[in-house]
Amino acid sequence: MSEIDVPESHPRYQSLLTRHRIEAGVEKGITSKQGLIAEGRGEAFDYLLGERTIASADEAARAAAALLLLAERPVLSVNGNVAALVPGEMIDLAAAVGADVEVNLFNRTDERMRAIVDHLREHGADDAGVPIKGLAADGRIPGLDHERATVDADGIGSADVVLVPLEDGDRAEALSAMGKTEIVIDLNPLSRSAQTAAVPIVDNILRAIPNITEHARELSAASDEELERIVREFDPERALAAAEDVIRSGDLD
Ligand code: PTJ
Repeated sequence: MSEIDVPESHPRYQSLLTRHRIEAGVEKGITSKQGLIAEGRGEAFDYLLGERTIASADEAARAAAALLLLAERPVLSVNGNVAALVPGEMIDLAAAVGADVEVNLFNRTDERMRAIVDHLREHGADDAGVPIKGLAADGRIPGLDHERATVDADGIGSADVVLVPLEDGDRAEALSAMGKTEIVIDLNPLSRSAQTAAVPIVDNILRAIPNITEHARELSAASDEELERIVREFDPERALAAAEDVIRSGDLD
């Protein structure tokens, strides 16, 4: 038995664990109620993808690791769902690639911002030496209205590469229009966020983040030329088409 009262051998274990973490996130004031809906959408796509990391998503995770290692100012964005599902794993990834973390919310409230910053600290951000940005809220994403436009000028505002998991399409497009190189994690290969990304990872964030970290550790001694080659050889359209094929055919690639 683990975090939930279900054995890990249960065929729906991962999905039950995900639901449990999102529910706990809502109770703790970290996740928004809309986060429950987002979770349901993700779960449906994960089911269609066989609830595993398909080969094209693994390639995308490797390209993401290479991009983050090459970046001058990489930033990992954390929202209410990400904080509930993979808080410690985000810290591990940030430490592995030398990135900052920015708490950046679609439905921004001061209470939730602070609760998420505290939650990330409880999961080892300070011990790992990972800076948590977001409370400053002194930057804007051009072209978006009110709270959705808010960023930390010293975080996402000045980043060259941003990892934006479970992002809404408008913001993903606006960040890309600002010249940011975007890595998106989204189980829906048809979502605008996935379509906008330089590197779309069509996988459950529960699997994707530890996978990027593993690739980053493995590539930590690679030369810039090798990392650039991995990024160059990655084709986002091919990766999205491969995910769609898996969904349509039911065959795992
Ligand atoms: O915490 P906030 O205020 O920033 O709000 C966050 C949510 C997620 C509620 C907000 O960004 C939102 O409404 O997102 P959407 O537009 O529902 O998009 C969420 C996307 O993430 C959908 O395409 C889902 O398929 C996908 N998704 C959901 N759960 C997962 C996922 N992708 C990967 N892993 C998941 N576990």
